[in-house]
Amino acid sequence: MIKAVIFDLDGVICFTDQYHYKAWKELADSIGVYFDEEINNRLRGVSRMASLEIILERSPKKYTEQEKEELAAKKNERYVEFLDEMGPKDLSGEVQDTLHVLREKGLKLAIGSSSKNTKKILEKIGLKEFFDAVSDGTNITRSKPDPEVFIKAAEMLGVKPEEALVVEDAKAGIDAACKGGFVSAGLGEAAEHPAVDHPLSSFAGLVDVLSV
Ligand code: B16
Ligand code: MG
Repeated sequence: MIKAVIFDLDGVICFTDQYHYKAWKELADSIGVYFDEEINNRLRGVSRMASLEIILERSPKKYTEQEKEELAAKKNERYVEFLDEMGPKDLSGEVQDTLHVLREKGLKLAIGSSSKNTKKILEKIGLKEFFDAVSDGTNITRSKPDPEVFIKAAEMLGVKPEEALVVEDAKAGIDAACKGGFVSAGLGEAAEHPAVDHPLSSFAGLVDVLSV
């Protein structure tokens, strides 16, 4: 029986994925490395440094660890500038209404995000105090496709993995949910993952998944 829902943040609760793309694109252009939306899809759910490594696959230049740290910091500075423009307007009515329906059903609700900017984003969209637990890039050592972020969220909620539904937009996130023994629901490209339990065509579709 499902007792809890663990939501990915970027691409599920809000659309910060467009800001990740813009910030990485600016960085890639500045160092003369080809980058497009298809490559960007491989960055969904993976950590900042792992994302940079994927971008640098196309770079003829080899960067030192310190240079990589500097590039990642530069991207994050730009990303945070985009986040600063966010507000409650960036939480859709559909997501807001669905979250409240699930809460009224008595489900525990948590965030499981690879992002170290999670708390800032939740504050911007007015959900800082909403979730029962927040597991994010600040409390894990391994990012998706490792299940650590979801396992920590389940521990915080006091539920077993098989009692929690993970909602993801990233293939790496569905891989993580499967490895951790969670039930999964996928939006966007994650809905096409061969192992996803519940492919969704909309966020509101979660209500039907959790009504059975
Ligand atoms: P940050 P999620 C992930 O968030 C993003 O999808 C991924 O593109 C990003 O690299 C990662 O967070 C780390 O984000 O640079 O803010 O720490 O999808 O797991 O909510
Ligand atoms: Mg995501």
